[in-house]
Parts: sequence; C-alpha cells; structure tokens
Amino acid sequence: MSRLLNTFILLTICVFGYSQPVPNVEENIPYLMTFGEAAETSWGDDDFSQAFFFQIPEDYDQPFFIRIFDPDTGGEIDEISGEFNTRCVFEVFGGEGNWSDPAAKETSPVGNYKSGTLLATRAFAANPRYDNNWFTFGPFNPAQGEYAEEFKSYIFKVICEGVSGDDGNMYRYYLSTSGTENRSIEDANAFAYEYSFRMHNEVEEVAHIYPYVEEGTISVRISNFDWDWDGNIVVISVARQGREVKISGEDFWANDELRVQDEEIETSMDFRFIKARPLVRNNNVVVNVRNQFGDAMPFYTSPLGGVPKYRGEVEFVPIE
Ligand SMILES: [Ca+2]
Ligand SMILES: [Ca+2]
Ligand SMILES: [Ca+2]
Repeated sequence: MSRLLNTFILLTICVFGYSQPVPNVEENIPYLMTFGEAAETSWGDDDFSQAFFFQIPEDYDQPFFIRIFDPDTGGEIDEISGEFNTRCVFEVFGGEGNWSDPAAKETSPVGNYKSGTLLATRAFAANPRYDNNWFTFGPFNPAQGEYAEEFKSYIFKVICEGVSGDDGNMYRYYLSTSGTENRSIEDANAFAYEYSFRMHNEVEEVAHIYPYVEEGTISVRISNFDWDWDGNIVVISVARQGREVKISGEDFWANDELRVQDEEIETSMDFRFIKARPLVRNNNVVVNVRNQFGDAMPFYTSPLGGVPKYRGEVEFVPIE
C-alpha cells in the first residue's frame, strides 16, 4: 500500500513539472547503471564510473538532500555475475571547480575529474538495508556548491564508481528538500556529460535522453556503446522528424555525425532508444554527444526548453 501511494505521489509530482527524479519521467529510463571495475565491458559499462551534476537555483536557500535509490549491488534490481561481490562508492562534491574543471566535463574518469571539495562519501556492497530502498546524503547548504553565473545556480557533482567486483549496480537519484522522502526543489535540474543506463525489459518502452544544443554548435557527434543491436536510436528535434543514427552491437562504440540546423540552436534534441523485437533483455548502454570542437554536451534530465516537438515543414508560399 505505502509503496503504491509513494509511486502515486511521485507520479503526481512529476506530472506537475517538478523534475528531481534522476532519471526523470520524460526519459523513461528505469535505472542508471555502473558496474564493478572487474566486469567485462561487454556487459555494457565502458568505464565503471558515472558522474551526475545537480543544479540548485540561487533563490533556493534551504538545506537539501541527495537521495539514492538502491545504492547497493545485490537483490533483484541489480545485475549479478557469478555471485554478488561488487562495491560501489558514491561521492558528493561541492566547491569551486567541481563542475567548471575541464576534466569534470569529460566522459571518462581521467585527470582531475574528482575536482572540487569532497562533501560526503559512502561505499555499498550488497546490503539488504538499502536494497530496493533509499539512502540519503545531506543535508547540504546550496552555497557549498559551485556558483555558475550562466545558470544562476549552485552546482554539485555525484560520482558513482564500481571499485571492485564484476556485477552491475542499478540505481536512481532524487534531489530532495527532505531527508526522509522525495520532495522536489522548484526549477532545479540535473545533467550529465555521459549517460550510462539500463533499458527497459519491454519492447514497447522507448527511452529518451535530451542533449541541449548551445549557440555556436555546428555539428554533433553521437556515440553509443554496447547497444547490442537493440532496435533503433533516432534523433527528433524541432527541425527533425526522426533521423536514425548508427548503432553499436556488443562491446564497441558506434559514432555518427549530424549537421545542426539553425532552428535547433538553443533547443534540446530528443534521442529516442527504440527496442528491437524479439526482446533484448537487460541491455545496458552508454551514450555521449560532442560538438564540432569535441566538447561533450550536457544531457538534462528536465530538457531545457521542454521536450522538443518537430515543427513540420515550413510552407512555401510563392510570390506572385
Ligand atoms: Ca560477481
Ligand atoms: Ca543497486
Ligand atoms: Ca548493452
């Protein structure tokens, strides 16, 4: 009963435009995914590390919490290899440089990607207490983040890494005003420069991620890893009805490049992940996108400017 009620409340909150579940409802992604570093990359994780950034609007000055659903690796949600023997470490960073350091905006855990100030950390192996349940980091003060003038927001980073073992950890986040339940912060958002996630195990379910196209973007290079030939990856935008991109099979990257159209500047694109029939089970995939300079572009869990809709052909009216 209480879980049903929680689900109902969560859905109700989402319907009204709050956006702190990570992944968000519009993305229709069941879980983020990080494997232990001893796993084969053919299970779907290329680097055993996932960074997410949380953006708190400057007019919010109350304490907040970062909650993790199912942080442990064990039980029914996670992906077992042999027996469960995986440890994942979650780290929360604030302070100068946690986001603005160039290494933090990259897609691989190299260099100073753990930039900023470590505010909290916790390791999890298999732990029934947190299986199918929430763990809470915080409270944090928004001013402990890095102030970003362009967003008028404070930014925090959470890194999850599989430090040992070979199993897959499935988990989600929630940015909350409460340490005991999920309560959204108005106008907050979350973003990542690389998305490592689990697809649904139902062929009808379409997952989405939404990169934002900044001014000055001429082309985008879309990369996907270990898609297992699971159906199609299609790009929708205000100017694109559906462009299929090259897809990967087992344990390799596929890359494709699209020329950005003027109408797409300062809008989000919608990358749709459409499953194959028959069902490909437990598909884990990693996706990133770079502009013509090679800079990784952010995926926002609440797409900037909203979910893009194709605007249709512009009607040509001949001049008489
Ligand atoms: Ca194992
Ligand atoms: Ca888990
Ligand atoms: Ca895969």
